[in-house]
Amino acid sequence: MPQIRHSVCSLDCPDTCSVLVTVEDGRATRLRGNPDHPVTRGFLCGKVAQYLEREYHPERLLYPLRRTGSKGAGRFERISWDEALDTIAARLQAVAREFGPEAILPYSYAGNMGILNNAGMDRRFFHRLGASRLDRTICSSAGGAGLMQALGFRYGTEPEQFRHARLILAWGANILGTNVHLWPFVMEARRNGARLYTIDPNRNRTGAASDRHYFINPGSDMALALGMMHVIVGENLYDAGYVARYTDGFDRLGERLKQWTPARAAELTGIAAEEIAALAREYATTRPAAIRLNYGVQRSERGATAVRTIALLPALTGSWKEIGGGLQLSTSQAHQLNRAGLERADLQHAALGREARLINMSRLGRALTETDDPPVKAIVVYNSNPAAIAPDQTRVQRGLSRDDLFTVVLDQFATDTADYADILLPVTTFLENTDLYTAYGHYHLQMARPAVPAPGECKSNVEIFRLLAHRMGFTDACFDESEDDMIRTLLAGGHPFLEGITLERLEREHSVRLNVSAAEEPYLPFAEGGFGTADGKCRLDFPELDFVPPVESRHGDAQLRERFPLELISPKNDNSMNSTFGHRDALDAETSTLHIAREDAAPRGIASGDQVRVFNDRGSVLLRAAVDERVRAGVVAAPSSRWARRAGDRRNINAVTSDRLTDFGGGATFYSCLVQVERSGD
Ligand SMILES: Nc1nc2c(c(=O)[nH]1)N[C@H]1C(S)=C(S)[C@@H](COP(=O)(O)OP(=O)(O)OC[C@H]3O[C@@H](n4cnc5c(=O)[nH]c(N)nc54)[C@H](O)[C@@H]3O)O[C@H]1N2
Ligand SMILES: Nc1nc2c(c(=O)[nH]1)N[C@H]1C(S)=C(S)[C@@H](COP(=O)(O)OP(=O)(O)OC[C@H]3O[C@@H](n4cnc5c(=O)[nH]c(N)nc54)[C@H](O)[C@@H]3O)O[C@H]1N2
Ligand code: SF4
Ligand SMILES: [Mo]
Repeated sequence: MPQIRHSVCSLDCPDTCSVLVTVEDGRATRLRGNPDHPVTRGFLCGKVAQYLEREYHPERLLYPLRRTGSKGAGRFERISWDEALDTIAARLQAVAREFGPEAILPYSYAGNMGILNNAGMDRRFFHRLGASRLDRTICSSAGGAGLMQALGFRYGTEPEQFRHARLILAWGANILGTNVHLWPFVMEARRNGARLYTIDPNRNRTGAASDRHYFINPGSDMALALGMMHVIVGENLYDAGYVARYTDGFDRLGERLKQWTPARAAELTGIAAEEIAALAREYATTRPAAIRLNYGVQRSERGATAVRTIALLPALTGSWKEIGGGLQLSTSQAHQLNRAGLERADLQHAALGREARLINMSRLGRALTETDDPPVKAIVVYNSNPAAIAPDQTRVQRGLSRDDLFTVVLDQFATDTADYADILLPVTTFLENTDLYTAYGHYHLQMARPAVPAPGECKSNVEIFRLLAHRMGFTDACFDESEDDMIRTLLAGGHPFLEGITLERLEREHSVRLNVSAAEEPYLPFAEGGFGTADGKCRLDFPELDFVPPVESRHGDAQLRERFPLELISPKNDNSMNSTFGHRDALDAETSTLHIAREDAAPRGIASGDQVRVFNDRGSVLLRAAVDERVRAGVVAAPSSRWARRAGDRRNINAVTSDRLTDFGGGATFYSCLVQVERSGD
């Protein structure tokens, strides 16, 4: 008899779906979205609907492996778990003895968003070891920092409330591609007469399905926000009551805005002045109006300030008061778990007597080739594939090729990074784990138990770091804890949003809405101010409130632009999850494409289907041209990210991206990247 088990999708996606797994004779035979979950609403995205292809794929890693070929060649032999763990423990101990424990670097991101497998036993292990800490900046740290400065919290409008909006701005947000469970709410709003506008340099599926698409020059969003504010304030379209009660700095903001005429914003953004003025009027006068801001905006040099500025708009118009108003970039911080108790940063003091040094993950290439005192001599990679996804790939590859670097990789597949591993360990998938799940696109906390057994000798991250801790002789009680112990710790923080949420209740109900508001009541986080600032007010004016174009942009470094005249963005591919599904042939083709406008293709003799070389001073990569209407002249777009190991040149788009960091927040600047493109061979 088939059984239905509950699981939760662990991929790095705002939707964190509740998944129903049909299991027959211990094998999963079908996945579907839970119809009873208020955000999942009975469907999964295309990539995860087919996840069983990945779960039972013949290339799934099933046993520990040791490298036999040269670094990068990807040749391995099978070894036992005992041998793997002994080797790792011995090598890490030797590095710590000779160079100090900070010569060891953990490298992980969100390949698995389950809290325990994302930041649980691993954190305890590396803290106890005294290893370098990793600054996890590759995705959202700039936007997170910008949002914190504007709102004081990393949360906002509830997705379920978008159905009440009359105007929705998808601002650097490919809803259909990367946040598809918001779409039904957008459609419901539209059935009731709402309009959807997209603001994006790339007219993707969401842009094509919207009522109006604004092509914006990459990295110029702050100028658009300032131009809109100029009109909103200048034409008295702001909410004077809300501004007076819940904000601060309005007069100084007004002064600054004087110079931000729509004409000036038009010059920088490429959106006509009349359109900026009309958009501002429509945004300020349509009630309610909701902004779905996503992370595309903050992957550029001024990304953090851009997010900070955009996030002021709903305070100016008082839109936070309205059901279906406000703004959502993230909801993550509302999941107020006791992470300190889980991660145990205090263990560092036992090891080092201080906090360990911090290494920015967005500059991995430099960390491996330039960092000294001590140099990085061992790296342990899990939940991430940096050889494919980190910027400045040439430098990353050079670093990972170092013979004196001991590299351990934990993954489900032999990825680009796995090719450089000395020891490669097979890990479980979310279908095989116990874990607790927050979300960055909704307010429901979920728990999952294994739906199917782990194949071969796969182990979870939690189990692997538990075993390693024992091998290293760490006797602290926290290394003996079970998954349930750790979940109980996480829930014990005492925050009112978590009141009454216990492991037993999660076990029973699978998904529980946080106590952000009374049950069935919409959550309006800033309806009455309550911003996370010292005085609870939203700060409308700040010193950095002035737009400086990114160095790598059309208004940036003129000399650089002369040699590399095209602005490259490499947004998410609709059917991918970063590099996670890189083994799929169709995705490999989609992520080796360069979208280019006719005006840029013609003078270069490029037609659709041609192989092109995309290059700058950092490197080059071969892609296939698609001459189409996705981007305007001056911009090229390459959906990311393929496995470099499948490419003839063994590179992907990150061969050209920059490891320059954002204005603040230490974020990666994947979308501030000047390149040249030429036809290449066939
Ligand atoms: N299908 C799919 N879903 C995913 C992922 C995936 O790889 N594929 N990845 C997951 C991850 S890791 C994340 S962080 C989220 C991210 O989700 P998003 O932030 O939505 O994804 P991005 O593609 O980075 O950026 C969104 C949009 O911003 C646009 N953009 C680029 N530069 C600019 C700019 O300067 N200004 C403006 N206004 N727009 C700009 C891009 O063209 C893109 O359409 O999605 C998650 N979901
Ligand atoms: N050019 C360009 N580069 C980008 C981006 C872009 O838009 N353009 N986006 C950036 C962003 S936003 C992000 S978030 C990063 C994402 O970069 P990564 O965090 O590296 O994400 P993935 O490429 O999805 O790789 C995740 C890996 O984790 C593995 N994994 C899954 N579950 C587990 C598990 O339980 N244990 C272990 N050990 N491994 C597991 C998967 O098999 C996969 O190989 O990429 C960044 N890179
Ligand atoms: S990737 Fe996102 S949309 Fe797809 S199943 Fe997972 S959580 Fe849902
Ligand atoms: Mo991300």
